[in-house]
Amino acid sequence: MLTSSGLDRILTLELVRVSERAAVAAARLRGRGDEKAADQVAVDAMRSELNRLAIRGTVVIGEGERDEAPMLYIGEEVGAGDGPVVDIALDPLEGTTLCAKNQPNSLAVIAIAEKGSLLNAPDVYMDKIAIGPGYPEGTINIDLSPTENITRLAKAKGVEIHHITACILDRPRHAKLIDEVRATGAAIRLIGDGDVAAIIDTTDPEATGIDIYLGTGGAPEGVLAAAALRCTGGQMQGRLILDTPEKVARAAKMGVADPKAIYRAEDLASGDVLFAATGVTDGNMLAGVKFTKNYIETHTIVMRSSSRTVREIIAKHQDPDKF
Ligand code: VTB
Repeated sequence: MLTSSGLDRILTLELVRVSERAAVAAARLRGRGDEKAADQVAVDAMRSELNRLAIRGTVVIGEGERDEAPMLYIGEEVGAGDGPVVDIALDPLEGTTLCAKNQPNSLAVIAIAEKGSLLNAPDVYMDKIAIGPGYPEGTINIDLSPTENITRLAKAKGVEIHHITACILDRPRHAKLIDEVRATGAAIRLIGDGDVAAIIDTTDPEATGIDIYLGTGGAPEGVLAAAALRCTGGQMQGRLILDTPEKVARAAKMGVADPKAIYRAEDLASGDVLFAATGVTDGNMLAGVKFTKNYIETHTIVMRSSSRTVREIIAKHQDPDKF
């Protein structure tokens, strides 16, 4: 360990290779209309690179339960078997449909955290709300209406409501939410998939044009997005949607005692967290993988919660055979 507390700083840079490799593998299958194949190659690539890292890791947010995911399943032990004991949240291809259709914002994502510091979220929906850094604590509150949250955000930002853009997943379940947000005068960016990227986008509204994320998406993706926000600053709240006794029981088995609990980013991902994402397709923040005649170029964001350093790494891989 190089630091007196928390995770080894070197790991931050090592993590880049893991998301880079998954992104390159998936990018080879961009636009082929085959979600499964793109996901599978990303999983294989991420797993083999992860197993070279000097960690003793356990996947807590992964591809699914052991019986439904042959690799990177929840509970799988990964890493080279020496080094710190850590928990891992990953999504080798976040936005499989975006990749299959060659649309913006698919990513390879991984977060590493001190053992026990990530919410072991079941694969259910989570109601989410997120904004970037620089606003007073409590500017958003998941118990308030979308109208109130948007009004408070506009006030905190010092702009008219029509200068606020909300990002929402384009789903029938969001019809009411979309109507209400439009009625406030705010603009909406509707996305087909990829709410991890959407939440990260709120951290830099000047670059991405997105001020706030609202709506329900996957709970595992919520933990990944929270890990990123812990590193960049910003506020997020999430609540699991446990609308059947079966889901309540499944969540309880994973350690969720209060099915109605509201989790802040700090609760979803506490302790020291490292986060890396590499663009697969071009996105608002990250460029997608580029295949040129002589090299493969990747664009990765990598960050660490304890120092809040955010690095962007553009890598030229001159040895394509490695991928
Ligand atoms: C989100 C998003 C994912 O699923 O969590 C979303 O991050 C929500 O689920 O990229 P539904 O598709 O069931 O609405 C994805 O869009 C796909 O995994």
